[in-house]
Amino acid sequence: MRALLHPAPQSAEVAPLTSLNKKLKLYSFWMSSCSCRVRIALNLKGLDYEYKAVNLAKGEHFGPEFVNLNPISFVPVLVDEDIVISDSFAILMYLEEKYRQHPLLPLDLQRRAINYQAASIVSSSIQPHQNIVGCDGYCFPAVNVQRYIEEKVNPEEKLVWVKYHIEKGFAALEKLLKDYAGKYATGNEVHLADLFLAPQIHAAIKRFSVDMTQFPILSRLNEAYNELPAFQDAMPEKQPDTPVEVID
Ligand SMILES: N[C@@H](CCC(=O)N[C@@H](CS)C(=O)NCC(=O)O)C(=O)O
Repeated sequence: MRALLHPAPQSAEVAPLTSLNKKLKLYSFWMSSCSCRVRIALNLKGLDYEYKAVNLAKGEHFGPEFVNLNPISFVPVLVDEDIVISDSFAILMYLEEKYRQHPLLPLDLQRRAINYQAASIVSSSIQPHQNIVGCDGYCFPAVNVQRYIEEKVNPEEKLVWVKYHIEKGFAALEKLLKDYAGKYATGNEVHLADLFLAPQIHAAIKRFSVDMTQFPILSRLNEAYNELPAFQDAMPEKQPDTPVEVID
C-alpha cells in the first residue's frame, strides 16, 4: 500500500537503479541557486553529467542557441538525450521519476506536502527577488526586478529589497519546519526541501550578509548540509565555471 504513495510513472521509462547516464547535460551557472538545486540532486542520485556553463554575466542566456533550449532564458536546463527540461522544479521531478535511486520525496503524504511547500517558498517567494544580484561586483546585464530597482530607485535599495524577502521567507520556513525538522528539513533523511534550502541559505550568507542568528533551525540545517559531499560539491565555489577569485 505504501508503494502506491510513490507511484512509478505510467510509461516504462524508469531508468535502472544502477544507471549512470553519461548523456545528461546540465546548462548551469556557478552562482545560480536554481542550478545548484539540480546539481545536488544529480550528485545525490549518482548521475554523471556534462556541465555546460552558461555565463549569465556575459548575457549568454539571451543568445539564440540558449533561447532555443529555454525560451524564458533562465538556467538551469537539463538535456537527457532528446528530452529538454527547464525550471529546477520540473527538472527535479523528472529526475525523481526517471532515476529512482535516493528518493527526493518522503512516502508520508504530509511530509511530502511540507517538502513541496518549503521548496515553493524558496522558488516562488524568495529567489525571484534576488535574481541576478551578484556578489563582489558580479552584477549582470539583465532586465529584472533588481536592475529595475537600481535604475528607478537607487542601487542601495535593491539589497534592502532582497534582504526583506529572504528574511520574510526564512521566518516562514522556521515556523513551517519546527514540527518536522530532524537532522534535515523534514526529518532525518535528505529530501526535496533540503535541495532548495541549502543554496538559498548559502546565498543569504555569502551574497546578502543575512544575519542567520535570527533563524536557528535554518542555521542548524546549513551545518548539516556542510557535512554532505553531494551538497558541498554542488556549491558555487566548486563549479567548473567558478571564477578563480571566488574559489574557496
Ligand atoms: N523558476 C526557475 C527560475 C530560474 C532562474 O531564475 N534562474 C536564474 C539563475 S538562479 C537565471 O537564469 N537568471 C537569469 C536572468 O534573470 O536573466 C527555476 O527554478 O529554474
